[in-house]
Formats: sequence, C-alpha cells, structure tokens
Amino acid sequence: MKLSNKVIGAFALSAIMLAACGKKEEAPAPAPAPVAAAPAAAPAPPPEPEEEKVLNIYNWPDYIPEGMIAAFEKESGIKVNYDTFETNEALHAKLVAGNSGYDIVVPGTVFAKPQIEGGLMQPLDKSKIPNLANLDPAILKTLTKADPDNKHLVPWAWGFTTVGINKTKAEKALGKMPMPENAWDLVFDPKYTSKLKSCGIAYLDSPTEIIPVALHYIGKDAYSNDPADYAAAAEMLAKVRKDVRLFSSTMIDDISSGKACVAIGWSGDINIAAERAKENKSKDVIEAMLPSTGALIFFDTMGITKDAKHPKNAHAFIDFYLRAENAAAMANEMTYPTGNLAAMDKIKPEIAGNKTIFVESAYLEKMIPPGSFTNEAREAMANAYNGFKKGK
Ligand code: SPD
Repeated sequence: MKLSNKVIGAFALSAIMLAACGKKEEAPAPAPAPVAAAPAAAPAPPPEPEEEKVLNIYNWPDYIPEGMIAAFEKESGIKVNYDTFETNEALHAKLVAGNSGYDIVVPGTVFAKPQIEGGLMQPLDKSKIPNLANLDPAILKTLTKADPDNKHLVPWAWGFTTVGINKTKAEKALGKMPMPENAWDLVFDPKYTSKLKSCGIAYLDSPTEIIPVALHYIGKDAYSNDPADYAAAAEMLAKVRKDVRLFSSTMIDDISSGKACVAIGWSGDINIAAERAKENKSKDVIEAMLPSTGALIFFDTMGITKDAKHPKNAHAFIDFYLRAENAAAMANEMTYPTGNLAAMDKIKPEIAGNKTIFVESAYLEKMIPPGSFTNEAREAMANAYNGFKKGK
C-alpha cells in the first residue's frame, strides 16, 4: 500500500505526540553539554494537489472497446470525457495551439516525436504505472526512436497503412483484368484506377498518410524529408487524381456501406469494415491487402499533455489500459495488435490467427517502419498534398 504524504505526515505527528505523552515523571536532568546540531531531515515533498475526478481523453475513432470507459469510471469514480480526432494533423494543431484541455492524447509516433521534442508532452511517473511491466520490450525498444528512454509514451496499438478492398465489387469493376501482384497498383496505377473509379476509390484525408505511401510506391524513402521527393510523389498522384472519389478518414463506413470499393486505409479499420459488412448481411468479401512491396507500419501511443490538468487521473487510466485483459479487449474488438505481451494469451484465436492483424514474420520484414518529419518537411508535404487534392 502506498501512503499519501498527508497520511505519512499525520502518522509521523501522532508518533511524536505518543512519545511525549508516554514519558514518566523524573528528577530534572542536568543541563546537557552542547552538542553539534543533528543534520536537518530532508523536507517532505509537497503534497500532491487534489485533482477533480475528471479525465479528458483525445483518441482516434473506433479504437476503444465498448464498455471500457464505463468500467474505468465505475472503478475509479473518475468521469471521462472522451473525444476523437481523425488525423494526426488535427491532434497536432490542438497541441501546438496549447490549452487543448486534454489530459491523454494518442498520437502516432511520427507526430509524437516532434511533440516530445517541442515540450508538448510530459514525462510519465512510472511509479504510478505498475502495469508497464506487461509491455513487450521489443515494442518499447522500437518506440525509443520517437521517445528516447521510453519516458513519455506507452503503446496503444499498432497496425499498418495499406490498401483495403471490397474484392467482390473491385473484381467486377476490373472485368477481365486480373488483380495486380502489387496491391498499391489498385490505388496508384491509372490502368487500374480508371476502372475502379466506377465502384469508388477512397484516400485517407491527410498529407502525412498519403505522401509517404506514394513515396514508397515510386521507390523513394517513405519518410524522406526532401521536398523534391514530394514533388515527384505529387506528379505520380496527379495522374490518378480524377479517379479518386473520396478523401476521408472514415473508411470503416466508406468500405462497409459501399461508398468505396478500394481505399488507402489502416489495417484494423479495414478488418472492422469487413466485420460490419457481414453484420449487415452483405455477401461481399472485404480484405486488408498485404502489398507485395510492403505496407507502412504505424505505432499509436498514449501520452500525457504538458498542460494536463488531471495528470494523476491520466496515470490511473494508463495503468488501467495496460492491464492484460484491457489490452486484449482492444485487440479482440478493434482488430489492432497490442504491444502488451501479457495480453497475448487472452487474444481470440481468430484474431491472433488473422494474418492481416498479426502479420507473419516473413511479411513483417517487408514492412516499412515509421520514421519522422521535420516541421519544414511537414509543411512542404502539406503543400504538395493540397496541390494534388485541388488539382482534379
Ligand atoms: N480506428 C483507429 C485508427 C487509428 C489509426 N491511426 C493511424 C496512424 C497512422 N499514421
């Protein structure tokens, strides 16, 4: 049990009082010889300020199992306000503006790195997160690229950016043309996009999602910081612009409701779309593809904002989420792999065995790990992306 400073203070005070009350009546002792003063005890650390029972969380949509917030609220008595954002750019703009009001945020590492460097996140008090011991050391090591010494971030989930397809509709639209070996062709090669536009092509609406996959497709470093490379990516993208129906970060709905038959999206969301289509009694087959040239891995991470008003509650939630059963529930329901090693034996066999959720090591080797961008590179990338988007 950990005693609060207030309890420790009261405990010490009553011990002194007990000692004073217990003294027997004695003859006055001779005056003591002067002795060197005992070293002063180190001052007690200031008591932690009381926090209102509130926690404000900002996360991606479709990322938390149903009932998890309610379970935390019931157990802790902390009221959670839970909002969602659709792109890293939207979260980043809030953090840079300051006073976001959010205690916990869940950036991808590509953005978490500059956020840590820019002083927008506070270091975690690891003594308040005993369940850190559940985390996979290999994932923690990977996160040090964004967060040296793992001071600020814990993994929420990871996954990969890829091509999602409604195979049934896409094959119909392609007619006699067979599926390409490299699934990226479906969204970047005019030979395919000109046919698939009839059933709908959707792109994520974010420069830092689209430019990296475009760079990878044209054989450049997906995390290049060179604006000349963005110009080359934009040139390739311009050729398929007229075939892109939607720019959206809600691909679960886009794919499952039939607004798009091909999408650049995130692995777990595409798997959720497949489940949702089944629930809606659709017979269409929806799949997250494993492109032959690889897909882009991402890590989404939980951290506490620099100006969080409820850091104690934030630590309590982080520890709650890192319980093995909670991390497993996220993987089981949201179909994203967890970085929680202790959760692994609680993952349903159909999730653990799905190669588009927990990819096999042979494919993992083909995947592109996340990098990072300077502020200047992000600005140049946004310009290239906006030019492409406007240029229909
Ligand atoms: N439904 C949750 C989606 C989370 C996506 N995060 C992706 C970040 C990739 N850069």
